[in-house]
Parts: sequence; structure tokens; C-alpha cells
Amino acid sequence: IFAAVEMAPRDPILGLNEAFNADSRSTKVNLGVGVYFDDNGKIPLLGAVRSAEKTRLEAAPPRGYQPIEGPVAYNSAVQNLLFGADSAIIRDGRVVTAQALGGTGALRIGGDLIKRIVPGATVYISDPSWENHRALFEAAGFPVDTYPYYDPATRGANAEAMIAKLNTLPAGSVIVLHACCHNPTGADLTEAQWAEVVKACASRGLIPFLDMAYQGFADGIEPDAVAVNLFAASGLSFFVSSSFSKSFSLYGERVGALSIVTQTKDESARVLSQLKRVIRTNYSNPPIHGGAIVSAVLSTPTLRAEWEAELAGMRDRIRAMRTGLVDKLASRNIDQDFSFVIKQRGMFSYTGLTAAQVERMKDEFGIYAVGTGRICLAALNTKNLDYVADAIAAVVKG
Ligand code: PLP
Ligand code: TYF
Repeated sequence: IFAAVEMAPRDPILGLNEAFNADSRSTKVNLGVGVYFDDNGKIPLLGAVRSAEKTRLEAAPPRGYQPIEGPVAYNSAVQNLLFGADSAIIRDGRVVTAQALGGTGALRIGGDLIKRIVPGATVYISDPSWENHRALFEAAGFPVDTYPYYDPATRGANAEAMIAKLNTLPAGSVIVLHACCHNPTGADLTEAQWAEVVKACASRGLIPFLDMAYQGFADGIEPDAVAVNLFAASGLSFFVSSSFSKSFSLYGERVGALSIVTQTKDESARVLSQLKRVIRTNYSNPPIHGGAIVSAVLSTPTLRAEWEAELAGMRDRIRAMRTGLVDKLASRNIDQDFSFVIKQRGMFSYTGLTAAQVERMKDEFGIYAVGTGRICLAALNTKNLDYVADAIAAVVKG
């Protein structure tokens, strides 16, 4: 059966982890994968999560099947977080939400659903984007193309070029948008630029698909939803995939959701029925544990406050590492200005380091970054910051 099976290429980012784990140098640093580590280099177990888990363990609830789309309490908590508890589109029954296996699972069931509704669509992702965006939508059967996004000259987003491209696309094209904390560049649009994107989507009849994997990692829960809420206010129909992997530090529990904004309550019911069909033939219904923890934390005021403070702590620590890295590089006598790192948002920075420089950081220092020059700021800490700054200074000096 398997004699002719070829070796598949590795995921470039997850593949870095394997190389990092095999490295025996004690000073090694993994700036590759997008995971938040605390100042001790550990993935945190949040206090709010720990409390909710303890309560749940003591209650020892039975483990029946969940509804195909997940529990109402979870889905409603997701909607409130994305759109605000007093949102008109929620009140009007225009939002359909299904629990999903992380943000990845949400993108996949969303892709599968769109394939049933608009089978001839082309999907457009940002250039560059998270590697898995292309792979996921190709797996769902779509051709995947790009829209311009990153400007290496400013190390920021090129909103003008992006919007100009959107204004040429055929109606029914699917546009995948990073709602905040763009992966891999860290370059986000301003609110005014988002308003232009919404306008382009409306005038061209595009299908917006917002990917919200880092809510709370830029400026806060509500400010990070600015794009989502501009779309909500526009009256358009659109998709949102969201994830608690980062914001709850629950990576391996696979907790996320797909939300779909429709035109009417009646449309919502029909769309949900089709989405349930996609889910039923995929994994039937979502797992219980991670979603139950998230929904308990979000709906219990004391736990919610604790979580918001812990999320702010992660956000502030990443910001401190951005400033720290820029300061340390500035004091190392290099002729390159790295101050753009402070303007970039979320976990990542496109540093402008070349593939050759990244390779040297790995070979000479045991510091692992993505070949594109992407580094994860959340892997920096007060102990490795000087070492990383030394390495970057060394490779940019040549
Ligand atoms: N979307 C983007 C832009 C991401 O960076 C990630 C990374 O983790 C995901 C989706 C997937 O998140 P999850 O781990 O919840 O599947
Ligand atoms: O971009 C990252 O590093 C994160 C983690 O297939 C990730 O989004 C990377 C690759 C992948 C799944 C998650």
C-alpha cells in the first residue's frame, strides 16, 4: 500500500521545534514557534484556568456527547468576547457560533462550509501569512492567491497596496484577514485603514474571513476587536475564526470557535444547519474539557477578572521584551535601527534578518528563528535578552 508514498514536507515552524529539541547547547533559545513563555521560559498554566479546573474536577461531571456545535454557554461567551456583550448583531440573532478544535479547526470547518456554498471561489491570504492559511484552504479545495500586505521598507503594513488589490477582486472571493497581531510580521492596520478594508469588501462583494488568534495580545480584549467590530457595524456577512490557545495558554486543549455573521435570524438557522453537517462528518462534536474551562472562566466574575489580569501580564511582558530588545541593540553599536520592533504588535516581529543571518544565529549561538526573519518576542526573557541581542548584533555586523 505504501511503497510509492513520498515523504511530505515538514511544517517549517513546527519542524524548527524538532531541531531545537535535538540541540544540546544549554544556552539555546527557541524564537521560532509562536508560543508564549513566561520569564522563566515556561508555558504558563494560568491561575484562572487552574481554579476552574479544580472546581470542575471536584464536581466530576459526566462525559456525554456535546451538541454538534458545542454548548450554548461557550458559544455565547465567545460571541460576547468578539462582538461585545451588548452587540446588536448578537441581539438580532445574526451570529452563529460553533466550538472548534482551536483556531485551526475553525478555519477548516469555515473553509469546508464556504466550499459548499461558493465552490468556485478563490481564497486570498496576506503576503506573507501564517503558513497554514494556504495549506488549510487548499486542503478545502480552493485555489489560494495573495494580496500585498507587508512593506519591507517600513517594516509595516502597506494598506494602500492591499486595498488597491482588494478593489480588483471578483465578487465572492474569500479574503482571509488577520484581525490583530499579524502573523508573521507583527504589522497591523490602523482603525482608519480597517474602515477602508471594510468599504472595499462591501463594494466588491467579497467574503471576509477574519482570523483572531491573538485577542488581548496587542492593546486589550476590546481594542483588539476593532476590525471585527467595524465589520459587525457594516452590515456585511462574514466569518471569524477565534482561538483561546494563546489568550488562555491552552494550546494543546484545542479550544477555538467559528462565528458566522449572517443577514437575518432565519439565515442563521439555515447556515448553522449546514455548518453542523460539516462538523458531523468531520469529528462529530467537540471535546469537553478546554471549552468548559474557558466558559467557566469567562462567566465567573472573579475568575474573569483574574484571567484579564493574567492576559494583561502576558501582553505587558511581551511589550517589555520589545522595548528591551530595541534598547539592547541600540547599545551594541550597530548601524541598523531596530526601533520598528516597538511598533509591531503581538507575539511576532519580522526583523529583516536574512535567511543567512538566521542560519548563523542557529549555528553559532543556538538561537532558532524562522528563515523569513520572524522571531517570537514572547520567547525572550530577562535571562536570555542580552544573549539574543549579542547574537543579532554579531550577525548584522557581518
Ligand atoms: N491563525 C493564526 C494567524 C495563528 O498564528 C495561529 C497559530 O497558532 C492559528 C490561527 C491557530 O491557532 P490554534 O493553535 O488555536 O489552532
Ligand atoms: O505561527 C506560529 O508559530 C504559531 C504556532 O502548523 C503554529 O501559529 C505554527 C505552525 C502550525 C501550527 C501552529
